[in-house]
Amino acid sequence: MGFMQGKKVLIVGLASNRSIAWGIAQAMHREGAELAFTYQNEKLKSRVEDMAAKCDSNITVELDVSRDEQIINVFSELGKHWDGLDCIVHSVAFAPREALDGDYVDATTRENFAVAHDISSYSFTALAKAGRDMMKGRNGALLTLSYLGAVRAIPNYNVMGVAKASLEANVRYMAAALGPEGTRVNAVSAGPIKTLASAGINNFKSMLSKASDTAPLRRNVSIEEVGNVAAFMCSDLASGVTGEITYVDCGYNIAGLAAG
Ligand code: NAD
Ligand code: 0WE
Repeated sequence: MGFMQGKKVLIVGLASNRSIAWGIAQAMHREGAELAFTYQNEKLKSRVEDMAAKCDSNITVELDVSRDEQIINVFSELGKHWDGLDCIVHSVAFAPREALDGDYVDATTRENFAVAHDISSYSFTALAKAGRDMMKGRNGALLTLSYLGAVRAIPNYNVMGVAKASLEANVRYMAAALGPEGTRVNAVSAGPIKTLASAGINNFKSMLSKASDTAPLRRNVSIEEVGNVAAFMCSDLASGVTGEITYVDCGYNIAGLAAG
């Protein structure tokens, strides 16, 4: 029997078969979870439906996390299929493209700062708020994805790093608020991976090779490896863990200097 047998899970942030959310969905499906998916817009609908089918799921709902009415709608749709919900996976981040290039102070505006924090951090709280009643008293778990730029100043990551710092604090405040009703809240901080969200980033390839040169395991992490840890964190095997940021980065964050 899989370690997520019988768990009902909502996955937000699937866009392609390179998405971290896809690594998570596959691991959870393998371990016996029942899955539902959201897609950001009409353009992604059929792709997400096809990937859902591969996980034996026919529950897909449109969700742009900047829209409160769509957030409410997701849980009323889920309520038509399920009588409760055990997990929400939040694998969403966005900052306007021009914010992720060059000098942080020059590139950051009131507007792109607000958008980055709304989509990449507040949306996690918003999902917890709307899903709260369905998750209450079931040993539920919320999981989000962070990046080292939350705690180190990483070139070009800029306002996304500030938004990830907010997201990590959000994990702690949400864990404190939801713990008394049995819901755990955690993050996985993944090493760099080539996905749609990293595809357009300047010099992403050279970042990947620098990361693998420095990481103790001398390679980059895969979506499958992130997926396995995410599934564990959402399962009852991690029942004593909440408010935690777990690094899945081949050890990069603990290294002091690239090996010679
Ligand atoms: P991805 O492009 O596959 O996923 C990002 C998702 O965010 C997409 O599904 C997109 O539809 C969704 N999204 C963006 N704006 C949205 C909105 N307004 N409403 C709803 N959905 C929206 O890329 P990914 O790399 O799998 O990113 C997933 C998460 O992993 C992000 O939080 C990212 O910061 C984090 N992460 C990525 C890396 C990496 O190197 N790829 C490393 C660490 C953490
Ligand atoms: O969180 C991310 C990327 C998130 C992201 C990506 C984009 C690209 C397209 C957010 N917003 C946008 N907006 C767009 O218009 N990562 C952890 C991947 C990533 O992005 C970087 C990185 C890494 C790693 C940007 C600069 C430096 C490193």
